[in-house]
Amino acid sequence: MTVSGVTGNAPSNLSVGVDIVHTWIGDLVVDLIAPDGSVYNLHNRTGSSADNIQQTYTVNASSEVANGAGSCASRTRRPRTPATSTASS
Ligand SMILES: [Ca+2]
Repeated sequence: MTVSGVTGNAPSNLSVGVDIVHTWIGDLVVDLIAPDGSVYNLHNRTGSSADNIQQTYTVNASSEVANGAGSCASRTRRPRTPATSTASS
């Protein structure tokens, strides 16, 4: 995701929507990555056998500049069943 035209820092209550289809969310680690590479963990292998992460997280991003390209990364302990994800802010 890329944000431009905004001065100052990102909000302290940045909303991050996560929509991941996966059949065992206990496998998953989901991080929000700031333009400078800072990592904000959203989900860390909780939920065990539950399906899918469809949730909005609130992140205190006030130490990050608002402009720039961030990203959302998810990974799994079992690469043979890769997760698909989309993220928006
Ligand atoms: Ca940072």
